[in-house]
Amino acid sequence: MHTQVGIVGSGPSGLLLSQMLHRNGIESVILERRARAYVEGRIRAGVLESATVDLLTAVGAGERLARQGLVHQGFGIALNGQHKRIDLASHTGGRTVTVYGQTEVTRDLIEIRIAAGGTIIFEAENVRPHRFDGNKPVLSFEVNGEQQELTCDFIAGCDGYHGVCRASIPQREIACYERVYPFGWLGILVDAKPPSEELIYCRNQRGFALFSMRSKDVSRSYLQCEPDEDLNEWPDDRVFDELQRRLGDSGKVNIGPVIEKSVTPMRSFVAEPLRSGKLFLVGDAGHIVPPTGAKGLNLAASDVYYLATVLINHYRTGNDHVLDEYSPAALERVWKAQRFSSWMTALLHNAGGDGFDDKLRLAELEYMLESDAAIGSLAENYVGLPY
Ligand code: FAS
Ligand code: PHB
Repeated sequence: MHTQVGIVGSGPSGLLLSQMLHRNGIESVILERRARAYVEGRIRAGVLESATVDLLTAVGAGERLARQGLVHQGFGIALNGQHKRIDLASHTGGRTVTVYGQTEVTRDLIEIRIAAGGTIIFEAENVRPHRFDGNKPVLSFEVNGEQQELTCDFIAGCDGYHGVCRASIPQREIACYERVYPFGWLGILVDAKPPSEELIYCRNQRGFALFSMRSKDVSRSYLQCEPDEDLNEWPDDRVFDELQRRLGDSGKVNIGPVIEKSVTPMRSFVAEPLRSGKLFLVGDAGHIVPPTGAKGLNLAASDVYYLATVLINHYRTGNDHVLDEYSPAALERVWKAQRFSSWMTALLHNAGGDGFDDKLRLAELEYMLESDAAIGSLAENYVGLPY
């Protein structure tokens, strides 16, 4: 098989890249190791920056998003039970975020890729990138035990943090920056109304909690926990009780059937550069942010925008130098999102460090909630910095 861009991974990065390239006459093939149902069933991100909504709409994946997405003009911060609303629109010239689950984004993109005749090979096993330091990169893989090869002009590693593409780049070529946090998030998806129409981020002596949603009737909430928290010690009623304790008087947690419950460890990670020869790293394959700032999925979208832009330019002009622009452009926005996500995580979680640090964070949060200028800075980062 041959294509112009071989894509590893059919998460948001791989699917959005394939669709944006297709809209500009560039062929691609996606190799995904999991089954379609598994990919479409993963519960992950929930908040889209306005630029991500614009990009999905521009590539033809915005129809259901426009109908079912919940546009939010602001969110709440509860500090030990006191509630402050952060008005996003008034601090950013009317910009907003949209609540629309990553599972829905993935379903929409798979549907339109297949409808457009796109090739997504699910359950592709042992995918390996080869010869990306030369002019004829190859992806080897197996389907039903049969060895296959995909020759291409470029490879896009959209295979997430644990993928094979970053791991295939010689260590001497790549620098990795990482911070692992001493806590994780216990996430729960419940068939019950969220306590508020907008998101509420809670800082509480007992620990952080976040109240989000997937629709007006399905809530998505998180509790700060140990990074290796044992879910068996968290029966549903204990989760609901702890959520209510951390929410305090800022609302009432509604109880209902639990659809999904999981623990996510928390890290910040960046690989530099996001490229090795004809292999490019996109999204979680190149960087991970703590989910506090709701940036992971949105950084995948901005990486796709930058990479598709240089590939489209390359194929139109034959200019190879434009390809050098991808990594610096993507990394500049990645590091600004890392800064924001790391700051918001430190501000809202009990890191269990020495008392002095926690006191500083508390003072910073109290200052921020009283300062319109500080809230303005929070708002413009939360809706997303321009591409
Ligand atoms: P993904 O990991 O989504 O996709 C990679 C794809 O590559 C997967 O389908 C995988 O099966 C495939 N793959 C991996 N290895 C392969 C191989 N060797 N061969 C072939 N295919 C391979 N972000 C937010 O913005 N807000 C949130 O609230 C949020 N919550 C999260 C909660 C959890 C539990 C997790 C894990 C992440 C969360 N994120 C959140 C971040 C998350 O949404 C990612 O940023 C987003 O999925 C990035 O998309 P991709 O880069 O496509 O990577
Ligand atoms: C979610 O809805 O899953 C969500 C929202 C905001 C975050 C993290 C997760 O910061």
